[in-house]
Amino acid sequence: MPRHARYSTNMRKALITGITGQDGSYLTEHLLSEGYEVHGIVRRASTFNTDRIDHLYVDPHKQDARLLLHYGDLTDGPALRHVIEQIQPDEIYNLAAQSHVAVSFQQPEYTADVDGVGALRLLEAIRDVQARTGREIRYYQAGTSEMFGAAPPPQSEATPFHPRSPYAAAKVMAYHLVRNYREAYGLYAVTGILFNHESERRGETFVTRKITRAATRIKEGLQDKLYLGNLDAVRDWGHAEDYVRAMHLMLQQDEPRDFVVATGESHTVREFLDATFGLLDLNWQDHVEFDPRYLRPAEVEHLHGDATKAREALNWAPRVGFNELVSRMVNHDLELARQEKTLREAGHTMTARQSGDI
Ligand code: NAP
Ligand code: G4F
Repeated sequence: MPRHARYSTNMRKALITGITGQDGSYLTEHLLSEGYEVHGIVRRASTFNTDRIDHLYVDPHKQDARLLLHYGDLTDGPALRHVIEQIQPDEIYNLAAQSHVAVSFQQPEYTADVDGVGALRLLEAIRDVQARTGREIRYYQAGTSEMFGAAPPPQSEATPFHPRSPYAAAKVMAYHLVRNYREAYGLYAVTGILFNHESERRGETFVTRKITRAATRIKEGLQDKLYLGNLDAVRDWGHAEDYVRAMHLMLQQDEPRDFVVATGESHTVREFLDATFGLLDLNWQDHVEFDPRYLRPAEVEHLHGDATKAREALNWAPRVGFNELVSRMVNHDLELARQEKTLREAGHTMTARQSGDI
């Protein structure tokens, strides 16, 4: 029997860090649909930060609640350890991160602490709890195509890393720690090297959502201009729903291995503008202006993934292509813009924040 063969249990337990983020919400839906009990780590904030998972939440006093939340933070090792001890999950998905590349230049030390050392805190806790209980805890690390940075496309598992931001450097650190804990201690720990994935739930300061939010608000007469930086950057954009299926598959293999997850189709930011404004019968050249504030000290020019290994070993393939991704985001944001317009016309003073100020 392979070293990491799974034993069958009734209800598997997963712990997700970053459950309130884009991927956390889709992964929670996926794992609940697979019959898991899902635990999530949430940061304490002065306002509610669980919008993306509110539709999944069931009063924990009810017998059938399978989504349970715990306070914690990737910078707080003892709290993470306590939650892992308490839950004793079968699988941990570490999705928590300061995930914005441009912000990582403004907060490099914090980004390194959360995105790099945060992974180490989890690995150390897993090592201890697993040694004491004798029960395997499988670990998924949210790696990123940003780790390839300046390496020429197409990028695969064999491509050397050349990080171009504090964010990417911190993720490379986490990648090497995962590999080291796998080799040194035999942990079932893997990194998914995921290329950009977007959705209707994407944070509004990432370029795709910034564009779909602005274009739909322009269509409804709620704003006129959209300020952007480098339009020549090339990205391999997929839909987050597809990518969380790959995360789960990576933890179901007989042996722990790292995988690139990508669509294999790339577009420039300019092409994303064409597709979005085109769906709305608008001309983006009439509305988009350049703002150097959105340029980065070092840019990643061209990401284009080769996910052959994931297609062959995980039998994974994306279901949502570029055009469907854009139209889903546009339709969703058009509805939001229409709601906002209706509220405005009814005299409500509440105005949506101009999206995308980073
Ligand atoms: P996201 O929407 O920005 O979500 C990040 C999550 O991390 C949020 O739940 C956030 O909590 C949480 N978080 C941030 N700092 C934390 C801290 N100090 N302690 C605990 N939780 C913290 O990111 P995403 O797009 O879902 O991405 C998920 C993961 O995949 C990230 O690690 C990201 O770096 C990586 N990744 C993303 C992509 C992509 O294209 N989306 C591609 C490759 C890799 P709040 O809600 O409270 O802010
Ligand atoms: O949407 P972005 O901010 O995503 P970026 O930097 O590629 O990072 C995302 O994908 C990574 C995977 O490769 C993740 F690891 C990471 O967590 C995050 O999810 O920017 C995409 C491109 C960049 O080249 C940027 O310079 O769009 C360019 N861009 C042009 N104007 C802009 C803007 N990006 C943002 N955020 N805002 C702009 O105004």
